[in-house]
Amino acid sequence: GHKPCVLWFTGYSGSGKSTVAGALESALHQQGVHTYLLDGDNVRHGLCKDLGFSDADRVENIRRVGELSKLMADAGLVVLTAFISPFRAERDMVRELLGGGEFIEVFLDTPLDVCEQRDPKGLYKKARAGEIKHFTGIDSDYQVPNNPEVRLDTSKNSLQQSVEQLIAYLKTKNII
Ligand code: GGZ
Repeated sequence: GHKPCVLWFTGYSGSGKSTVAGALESALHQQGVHTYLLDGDNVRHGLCKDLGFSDADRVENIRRVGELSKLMADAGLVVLTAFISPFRAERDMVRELLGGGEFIEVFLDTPLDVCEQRDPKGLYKKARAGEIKHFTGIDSDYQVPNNPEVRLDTSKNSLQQSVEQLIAYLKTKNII
């Protein structure tokens, strides 16, 4: 069995949130854990399709994802979320909403210059050229978590190491 929780991945675009969350989800499936991964692909095209990337819209995006992950955790799932979630206040709001132990903040502490070098979708390049406004790390703020439950640096550790670190954390907390 397992306990429901929300693994809240936060970090820059290109920091590895979706990749690590996806690999962790596969590892959890192999152990029979029921999960759901929320990310831009399944949220920003539907529930949040009215929202862009202004500060106010990001705040609302995170508020909705927070409420949704609470419902999914209530349904018994291990929820993984992969959003930049740049502001401390909204991450802390979700932490309060979920209550003690259920909210696990996973900070992808990959340096910005590494994320920019990866640039898998060419978005940093466009942001530098002024073609995309309010891009996180370029002309929009990212507030580093003060006390994340888990910190990962994908420029120093392999994908497998990151997944093992998370699995070990979940085991120590008796979640899986
Ligand atoms: C940041 C942007 C922007 C701007 C489009 N700033 O690497 P990606 O492409 O796949 O992930 C980024 C994603 C960020 O959406 P989130 O919902 O995670 O953001 S937030 O939590 O701040 O609400 C990036 C793409 O959308 N993207 N424009 N201006 N990322």
